[in-house]
Amino acid sequence: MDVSLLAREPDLRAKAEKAGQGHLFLWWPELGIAEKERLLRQVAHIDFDLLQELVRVLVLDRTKEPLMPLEPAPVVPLPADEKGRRDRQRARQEGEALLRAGKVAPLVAAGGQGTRLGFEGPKGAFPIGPVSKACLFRILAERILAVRRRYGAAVPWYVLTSPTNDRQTRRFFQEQGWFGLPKEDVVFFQQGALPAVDLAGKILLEDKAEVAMSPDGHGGTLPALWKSGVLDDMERRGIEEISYFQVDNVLVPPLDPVFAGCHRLGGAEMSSKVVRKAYPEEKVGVFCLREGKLAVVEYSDLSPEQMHATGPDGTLRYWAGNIAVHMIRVDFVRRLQAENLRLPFHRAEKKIRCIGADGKPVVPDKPNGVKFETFIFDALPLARRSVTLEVSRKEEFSPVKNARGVDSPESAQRDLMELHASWLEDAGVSVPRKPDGSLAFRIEISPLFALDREELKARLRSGFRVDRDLYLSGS
Ligand code: UD2
Repeated sequence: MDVSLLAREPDLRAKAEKAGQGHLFLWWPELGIAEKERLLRQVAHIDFDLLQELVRVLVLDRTKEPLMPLEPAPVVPLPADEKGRRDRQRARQEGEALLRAGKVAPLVAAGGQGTRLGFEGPKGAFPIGPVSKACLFRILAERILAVRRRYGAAVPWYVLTSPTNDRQTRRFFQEQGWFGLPKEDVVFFQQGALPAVDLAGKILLEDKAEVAMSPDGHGGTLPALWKSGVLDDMERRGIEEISYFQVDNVLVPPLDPVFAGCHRLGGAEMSSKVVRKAYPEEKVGVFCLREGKLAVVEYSDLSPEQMHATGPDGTLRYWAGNIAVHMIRVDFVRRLQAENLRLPFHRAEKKIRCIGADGKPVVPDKPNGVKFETFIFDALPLARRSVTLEVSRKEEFSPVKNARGVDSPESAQRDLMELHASWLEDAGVSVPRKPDGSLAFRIEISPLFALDREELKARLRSGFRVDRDLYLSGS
C-alpha cells in the first residue's frame, strides 16, 4: 500500500474539482485500495492547467479560425530532365557519405492506437507481407539491416511508443529477436499522453479507476526525444540527422541517401517528402505557404475551394501531399528545447470507449469525445530552412490506415507486390498477369535479398522465371 499516495487524495481531488473534473472521483467509495492507488497515480500525472486551457480553446470555444490565404509550397519536383537527374545523383553521393559515417539514424513513430485498422496490438505487429506475412516492423527492420550492411554503418533504430503500447511493443520485439538487429541498437522511447474528454470537456473514464488516456500525437516525438534522454544518446553516438517516418507506410525507405543528401545540401533543419495528391479529397495534408511560411495544412482544414483549386495547367493547385517522412537535424531538436518552442495542440474527434454516468461500458458508433494531439509537421514553420522533395507514390507511399478499401492492408499489399513486380520486369523477368492486368501470382522480395531495383538486377540469375507465388528471401 502506498500510504503517501493515498494521503494525497484530498489534495488531488481538490485539484480535479477546481478544474471542473471532480467526477473523476465519482466511483471512489466503490474502489479497492489497489484501484484507488491506480486512479490517484493517473490523476497525479494530469496537467490540469494545460487540460483546462485545451478544453477552453479546442472544445468549448469552437469559433473556427479564419481560413488563411495560402500559396502552394515550393517543391523540388521529380527529375524530368538530365539536370534533375544529375542533382539527385549528387544528393545521393552526399547522403551515402552521411550514411557511411553513421550520421543518420532512422526513427519510426509507432505510438498511435491504430483504431481505424481495428487491430488489437501495436500497429507495427500487423502481418502485411503479401507472401511472407512479415509484420510492418519486420519489413522496416530488414530494410534498416540491409542499409547497415550496404554502408557498414551501425546506426541505432529509434522506436517511438506511447504509454498505451510501450510494453506490448518491447515484448513483441523481444519475442521476434529484434528482427536480427543488435538489441542495443534498437532504442525505445515513449511519447506523452493526455486524457481524452467528452464533447463538453469532461475527462472520460475507461473504467471506474482508469482515465481514458491517449497519446499526444506524433508531434510528441520532439519533447519525448529530450525528456527520455534519447537526444543525448544520439549526440553521444554522433548522429546528426533523424530520418523520421511512420509505421503505417509499407513502402517507406527508412534511410534514403537521396533525401538525406538533398536535405543536407539545402542546409535544412527539417525537410519533407511529398507525393502528388491522387485526387482532391485524398486524406493527406498539403504543403503550402501560410503567411509566407512553409506549413502543412490538414485535409480537414482546407476549404472546398482550396481543395479543388487548380492552376493554369488545370492540375491541382495544392498538390503536394504529406506522406509524413522527414529529415530532422538533431541540433534543430535541441534548439526547439533550448528556445522553449512548443507545437500547438489540435483537436481530433474520435470514438472513445469509456464508461457512462451509470458506470456501464459505452461502445460509441460515432465520435463521442476529443483527443488532443500535436503534429510533427508543425515544427516546419520553426525550421530555418527546409527542403520539400517530390517522390514517386508507387515507390514510396502506401499507408495502412483502414481495415478495408482505400489505404487498407489489401491496397498496401497490392502496391508492394506491384513495386516488386516492376523491379523484376526491370531486370528483364517476365511477370505473368491476368487479362485485367493484375498480377497472376503473389510477389514479394525481402529487403535482405534486394533493397532496391538495382540490387535485384545485379542478383538475379539469367533465365529467372515467375510461375508461382514468389518470395525472394534473404538472411
Ligand atoms: C497522417 C497525416 C496526414 C498524412 C497521412 C499520411 C496527421 C494529422 N495527418 O494522417 O497529413 O500525412 O498521415 O499517412 O498526421 N502516431 C504516433 N503517435 C500518435 C499519433 C500517431 O506515433 O500520438 C503515428 C501512428 O502510429 C501512425 C502515424 O503516426 O504510424 C499516423 O497517424 P494517424 O494515423 O493518426 O495519421 P493520419 O492518418 O490522420
